[in-house]
Amino acid sequence: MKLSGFELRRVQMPLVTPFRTSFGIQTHRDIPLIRAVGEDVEGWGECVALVDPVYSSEYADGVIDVMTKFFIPALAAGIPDAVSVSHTLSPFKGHRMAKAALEMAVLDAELRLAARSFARELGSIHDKVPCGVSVGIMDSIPQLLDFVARYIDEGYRRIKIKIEPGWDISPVAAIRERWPSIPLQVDANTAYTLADARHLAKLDDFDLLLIEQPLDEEDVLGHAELARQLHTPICLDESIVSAASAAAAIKLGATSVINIKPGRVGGYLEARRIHDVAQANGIPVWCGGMVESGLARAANIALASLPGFTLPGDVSASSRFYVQDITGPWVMEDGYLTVPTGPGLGVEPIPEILEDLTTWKRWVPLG
Ligand code: OSB
Ligand code: MG
Repeated sequence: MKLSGFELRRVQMPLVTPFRTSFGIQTHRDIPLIRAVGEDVEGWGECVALVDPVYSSEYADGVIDVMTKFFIPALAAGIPDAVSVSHTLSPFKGHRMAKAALEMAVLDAELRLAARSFARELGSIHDKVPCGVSVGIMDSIPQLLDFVARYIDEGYRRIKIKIEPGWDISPVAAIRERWPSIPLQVDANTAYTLADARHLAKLDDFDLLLIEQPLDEEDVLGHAELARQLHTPICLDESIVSAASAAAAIKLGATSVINIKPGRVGGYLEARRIHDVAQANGIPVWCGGMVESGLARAANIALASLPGFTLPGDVSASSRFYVQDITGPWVMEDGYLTVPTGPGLGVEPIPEILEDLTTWKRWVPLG
């Protein structure tokens, strides 16, 4: 594929409500976007790194730096297709979110040229996907129940709440009391240690779908030990960074469900490999979220329509997070989002909204 360069930019998107997790409170998203530019085509990539390195080691300024200093110069040798991106960048360690965003931009360009959708490319089998919603840590239980009630009214088919020590058993008990059968799961974002096993076992009373990433990202063996002490299934998020690490975690018994986030694992192509590894091992997967804009949301919806995605993902309507989405809103119907079928992502930014939200922009030529 002939590309002349990449336009890097940052967009600042205010959130409709602050999103609190065990690693902090977000009031807006500051998202690095990449536009791959060719003679007769362009493609969009979105980087899921946060501003601070608190979910993973990557962070937005670092993403721009590593792309500009190392990744784009390396790609200047030629980009035959999207598959070649991760191969060309493989000498560089880590920085999977940055690599994923570049691959996404090139893949979007390639698919637009071929008039093929992300869904078709990845192996989609559904034309719509059920929506789950991730609910942040709240100031009080009544406030939590208000938010959950609103999301259930809107049609969300699965609730996930963020937990941390001091905000775990009682919020779960309160939701279960009011909604005895709503599909419910919790996400700890590494906030516990193995010493909390007996405390976490109290969650076994509430028929949860899973508990997500209770322990440190490097503590895969700890998760395997914890799995032996809980009935609630353990689902890894942060710990799974590749198909190889997924295979290892499955073999160790550290995870019986996997949250797949394309950014965390280096891109949509590796995400599909994890899906395949999980499926071969009988492990259900679901599509995680990083409070994406409508661009990566489109690609996540496509990914979530693969056969192994048998649980609702953190795939929500734009309105869950944003008043104004850069692509125009993804709107939920009866608890589902429709899988985009247009070329590439099937959506693109609305120019005026994009310019409005852009805080920084830079053209990086290839060669
Ligand atoms: O662990 O799933 C997570 C957001 C930022 C960082 C980590 C996580 C999340 C979410 C967002 O839970 C869910 C969504 O995008 O819908
Ligand atoms: Mg998570």
